Amino acid sequence: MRVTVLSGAGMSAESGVPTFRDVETGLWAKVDPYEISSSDGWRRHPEKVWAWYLWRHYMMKSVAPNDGHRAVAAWHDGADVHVVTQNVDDLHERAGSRQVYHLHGSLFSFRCDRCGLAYHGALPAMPEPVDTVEPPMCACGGLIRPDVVWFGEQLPTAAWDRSVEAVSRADVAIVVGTSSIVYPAAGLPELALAEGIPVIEVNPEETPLSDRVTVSLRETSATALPGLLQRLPALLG
Ligand code: BV8
Ligand code: ZN
Repeated sequence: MRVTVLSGAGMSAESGVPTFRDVETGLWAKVDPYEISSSDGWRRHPEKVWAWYLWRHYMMKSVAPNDGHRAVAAWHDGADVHVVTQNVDDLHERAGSRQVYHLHGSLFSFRCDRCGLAYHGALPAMPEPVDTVEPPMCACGGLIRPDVVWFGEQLPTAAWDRSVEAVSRADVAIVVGTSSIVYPAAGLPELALAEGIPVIEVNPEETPLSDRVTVSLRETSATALPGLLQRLPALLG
């Protein structure tokens, strides 16, 4: 059986990683989302954007995968599992998932914003979040940026193509921990539904997708995912 997981920030919430839109703890609560996660925000305040991503990069060293990540990784034992994630963390991989496609890039790779050269240089330590850090400069005079996809930027073609294929050929799609408002990622569950593929949503809150999916479970990822495959026959009838 082919299972395609479509995960968002809620997947990492129970690892202690703040989500984007949960206002009291969300990453956006402290910053203007457009300013900090868009290419013109980068052009205007690279030192603010760089500090935010550096902090998120370092924060990943102090968190670990949760039962939800581990459940998805364990599904490899009986199913052909593909993970399409909007997350830029590496928790799916650290839990053991293999076929993981990052639609919005990664906190763990960096490049020059002018010549595109990959940057492998040292990163300044950041024990506590600070408001501004000057990004390193490339030999060509460009600034080093995180390899993430900002608003208004194209998604990586390979990740997108693999994700569309993983959704189109799935027997079931499991959408977990996403507010389903950021496109084109949010279009993937719609693609599955249009092709008659059952879609299960796992989210403690309602989302714009909730009344369109086959089943919407008001549960958290770490509680719902461990037993979910066994529940599929009953859930899908
Ligand atoms: C593109 C960077 C086209 C990485 C992010 C106007 C101007 C410009 C663009 C647009 C525009 N209008 C529309 C667009 C398109 C835009 C878009 O969709 N905007 C939205 C806001 C309407 N999309 C884009 O710009 C994309 N690019 O379209 O390019 C193009 C075409 C041609 C030429 C050039 C370009 C790029 C989109 C990517 C943006 N990058 N981040 C980073 O910093 O991480 S977006 C940001 O939101 C993150 O990447 C995140 O992945 C994404 C989605 O958020 P979620 O993962 O859903 O997280 P959220 O907090 O929202 O929700 C968490 C959910 O979990 C909640 O539902 C909560 O209930 C639940 N939850 C909480 N706890 C748990 C839980 N669930 C389970 N268990 C729990 N324990
Ligand atoms: Zn350069």
